[in-house]
Amino acid sequence: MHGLIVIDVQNDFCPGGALAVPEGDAIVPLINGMMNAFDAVILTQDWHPAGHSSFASSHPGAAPFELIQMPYGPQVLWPDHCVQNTRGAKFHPDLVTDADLIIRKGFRAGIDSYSGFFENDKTTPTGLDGYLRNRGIDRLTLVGLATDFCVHYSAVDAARLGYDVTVQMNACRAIDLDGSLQAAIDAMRAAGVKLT
Ligand code: VGL
Ligand code: ZN
Repeated sequence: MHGLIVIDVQNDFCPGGALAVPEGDAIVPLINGMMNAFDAVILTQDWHPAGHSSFASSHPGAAPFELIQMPYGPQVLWPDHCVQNTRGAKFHPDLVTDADLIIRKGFRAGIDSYSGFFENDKTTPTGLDGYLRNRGIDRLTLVGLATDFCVHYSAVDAARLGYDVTVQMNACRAIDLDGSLQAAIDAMRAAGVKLT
């Protein structure tokens, strides 16, 4: 069984949003057109409380895109984005959202979650793995935003969990901070993720 995982196609990651990914909205028609070819479609939604610890505004003196050390490891600080129940956290208005499952992540104030599978401590599960296994889904295609953060971490975790994982790169867009896109490509390849 083959699942499509659509990562974080939300207003704040699209042009005009708080953490806009260049051309983030350009992938929406392509993703909508892919959905019918899969046994299941799962959407992830970045869903932070106001004052989340991944926001630079929560750390006096810090600026967005700085790296800090958190108890669970290094963490990039972001502009406030995808705050629960705001317009920025909603899916892009053209995205087809009648998916089998919508999984929210990043809702704990003290820990970020790039991956759809584990939070950034690499141990707290989101429950997505259990859902997919329970449904007999063993192959995954990942698309969405951003290639070098949430798509990257989700793909690597999925490969480590034993799924057959493909990232369809033309249906993804990257933030690309200091070479993060190339690093993500290298890490995904090393984990056995197929990039098409
Ligand atoms: C993401 C940074 C912070 C993403 C989410 O969806 O790639 N990036 N939160
Ligand atoms: Zn986030």
